[in-house]
Amino acid sequence: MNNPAILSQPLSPVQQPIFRAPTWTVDAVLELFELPFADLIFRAQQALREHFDPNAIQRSTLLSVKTGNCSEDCGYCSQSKRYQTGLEAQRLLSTEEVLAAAKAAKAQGAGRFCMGAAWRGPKEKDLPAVMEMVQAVKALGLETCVTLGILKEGQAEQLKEAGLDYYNHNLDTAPEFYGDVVTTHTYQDRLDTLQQVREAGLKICSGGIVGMGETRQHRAGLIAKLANLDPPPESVPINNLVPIPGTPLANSDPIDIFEFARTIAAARITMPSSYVRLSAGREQMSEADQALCFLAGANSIFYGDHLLTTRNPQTPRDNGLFEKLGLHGV
Ligand code: SAM
Ligand code: DTB
Ligand code: SF4
Repeated sequence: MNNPAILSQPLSPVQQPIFRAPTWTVDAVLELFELPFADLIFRAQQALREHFDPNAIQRSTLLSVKTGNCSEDCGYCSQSKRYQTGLEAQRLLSTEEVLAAAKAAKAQGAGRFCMGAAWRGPKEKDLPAVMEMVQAVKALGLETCVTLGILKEGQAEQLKEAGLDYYNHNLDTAPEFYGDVVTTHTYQDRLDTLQQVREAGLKICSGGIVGMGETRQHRAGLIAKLANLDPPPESVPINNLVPIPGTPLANSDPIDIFEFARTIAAARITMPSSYVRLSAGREQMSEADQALCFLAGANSIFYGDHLLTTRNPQTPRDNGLFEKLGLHGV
């Protein structure tokens, strides 16, 4: 016998007066994680179907516009200058190089083009070149996104004026675990940047990484933090750690696929009107694993052969998977 009661309550956010979005406690998110798997997937599908075509997938293509030699010590990252990862650093690309990649992404069907730079944050002298890239990509009719690190006052406004749609800046994990992964900047630095981005009228892309040795409580803590941003991020990338030899997290135990899917489902239920992106780590997943993540409510992917410095599934493979699952791009 199925039990409809368990599917509809009591796992709801604490209701606040109507002028505030609902608050998710870490415990309420943990309760979602602890549901029987089928009940969790059912809840996630309900949330997805209330807000989206469940077979439509948003596709963003990534390009690293400045690679490596980063001052920060993020323990997962191939681009920190503190770790011997064998990565070849590259200076800021020219607008022409970026434009060629954006045109190719558009021809493949991507709707958004995301440009990433391995900076703690952009220097004043860097910004005009990035603004030129944004303007040029926007003129192709693509949505634009950049991820440049911590912003100084006024920089988000400059990017907005250049035609930027989204700023990606991940919270990455729960506040209490962040210091185990990164020591060169703080969780509060990241929250401050998100606030500046929002105040400039940009849309927010913010999510995190799973599989860094965090606990389920930490995963629930990350989701609660994201869901309680007011409003929540329009785009929520959930990355499965890509272990990079030479980094402190190179030998992390891979996360169980059901726990990864649970994290996606928790994001879907707590942020029902956001795009939840099945992000880094797809190259290491089977097609069945990915299908599970779509069932759990993911409705966005990174599309194209490369992420920033690591590989992503080849486009024809993704197109084949879409065909098998009856998915279509938006
Ligand atoms: N430097 C900027 C910053 O830190 O915000 C932008 C680039 S940074 C590479 C963007 C995001 O990529 C990180 O916040 C993290 O979530 C994700 N990322 C980086 N390396 C990863 C890895 N090895 N596996 C999974 N996700 C990763
Ligand atoms: C996000 O959440 N994931 C992307 C994007 N935002 C910038 C980056 C994934 C990087 C994976 C490891 C690499 O290729 O270096
Ligand atoms: Fe630098 Fe960003 Fe990598 Fe951290 S995640 S080391 S800030 S490029």
